[in-house]
Amino acid sequence: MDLDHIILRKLKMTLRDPFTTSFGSFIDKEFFVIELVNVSGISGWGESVAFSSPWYTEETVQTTEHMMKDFLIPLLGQKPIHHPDEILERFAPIRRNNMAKAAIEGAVWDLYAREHNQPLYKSLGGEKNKIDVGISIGIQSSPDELIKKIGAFLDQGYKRIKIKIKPGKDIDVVKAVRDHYPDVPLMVDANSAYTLEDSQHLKQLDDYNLLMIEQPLSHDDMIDHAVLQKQIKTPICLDESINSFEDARKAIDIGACKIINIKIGRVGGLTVSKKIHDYCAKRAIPVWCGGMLEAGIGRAHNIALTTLSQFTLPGDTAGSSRYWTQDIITPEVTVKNGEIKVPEEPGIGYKINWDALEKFTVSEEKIKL
Ligand code: OSB
Ligand code: MG
Repeated sequence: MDLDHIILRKLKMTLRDPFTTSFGSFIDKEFFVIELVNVSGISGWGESVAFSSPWYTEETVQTTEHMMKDFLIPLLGQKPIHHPDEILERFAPIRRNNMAKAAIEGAVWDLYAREHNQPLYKSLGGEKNKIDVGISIGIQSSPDELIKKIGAFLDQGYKRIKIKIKPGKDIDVVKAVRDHYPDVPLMVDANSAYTLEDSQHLKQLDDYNLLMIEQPLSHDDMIDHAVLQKQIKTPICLDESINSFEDARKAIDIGACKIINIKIGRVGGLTVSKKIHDYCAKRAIPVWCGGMLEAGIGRAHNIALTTLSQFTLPGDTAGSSRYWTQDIITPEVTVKNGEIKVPEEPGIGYKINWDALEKFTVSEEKIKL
C-alpha cells in the first residue's frame, strides 16, 4: 500500500434523541472521520468512537486526537504496509488507546479492500450477505415509556431488544417489559453499575428468560464476573472488560462470561476483532457486534465485521435513522425485517455523503505521510 496523506476531520453531530446509560446521557457526538489517501488518490475511511467524556472507557475525543497525531500517524508513515494485519503490531508499542488505533486501522482496511476492488466484508473473510440486527434502548423515564419505544422498534422489525438497567431501574422494569412482551428476545446491559454485593439482587433476573446480562460489574473486574456467573443462570456477556485478545481468552478460561460483545474500537481494530472472533468460534462462545452510536462510516465497519460466521447473535448495529436525521454516507443504512443487506461495492460499500460530511465538520487537518 503506497500511502500519501491522511486527513483528520473532526465532526459534531446531534442524536435525534438523548441516549441514557447507567453512566450518563449522550445527545451531541464529536468524533473523527479519518480519510487515508494513497498515491493513486484512492481514499480509505475510518471513524473514531471515543466519546467526549471518559465514562465508558478512559479514552476521549481529545485523547484520540493526541494519540493519532503525536504517535499513531507517525508510526503509520514510518515504513510501508503490505496488509492491514500489520497495523496491530506496528501500534503495539503504544499502550492501549484502542479507539485511536482502531480509527486509523479501519481506514487502512477500507483502503486495502478498495485497492483490491473487493467489499471490506470479503477482505475480512466474512460470509453473510445480510446480517441480523437488534436495538439498544437507553434508560427511559418510566416502564410505560420503554414499552412504547420497544413496540415501535419491534414494528420496525428489530430482532432483539436490549434495555439499559441501573440500580433502582432494573428488576421492576424488566418485569414490566416481560409481562408485556412474553416472547421477545430480550437482554439487559448494566454498563458496570453493580458490584458482587448485588449478586442476590441480580439473581432475580433469572426469572425473566433473558438472552444475557451485559457487563453487570466493573470494567476491570473479570474475576468477580466469574464468581457472579456461578451464582446466576442468565449468561453474562462482557463488553467493557474485553479490551484485547488476551482479555477474551482469559475471560473464557475463567468462566467470566458465556458471550462476548465485540466492539472494534474497544478492542483496537478489525484485526484483533477477527482474532477474538476466531478464538470464540473455537471455544463455542457466541459473539455479537456492539455499537458506539456510530455515524455511517463506523456503522459500515460494524456491518462488515458482523458478516463473520461466529456473529451468531443480533448486534446493536441499527439503521442510520435510529440515531441521525442525516447520516454521512449514502445510501444510509436501512433495516428491513430486522436485517441489513451487506453492500457489495468495494471497501465499506457506502459512498460518502459530501454535503453531510462538510456540514458536520468542525475542523480539518491534512498530514503528509
Ligand atoms: O454499552 O453497548 C454499550 C452506547 C454508548 C455507550 C455504550 C453502549 C452503548 C449502546 C448503544 O448500548 C449501542 C448503539 O446503538 O450504537
Ligand atoms: Mg454494553
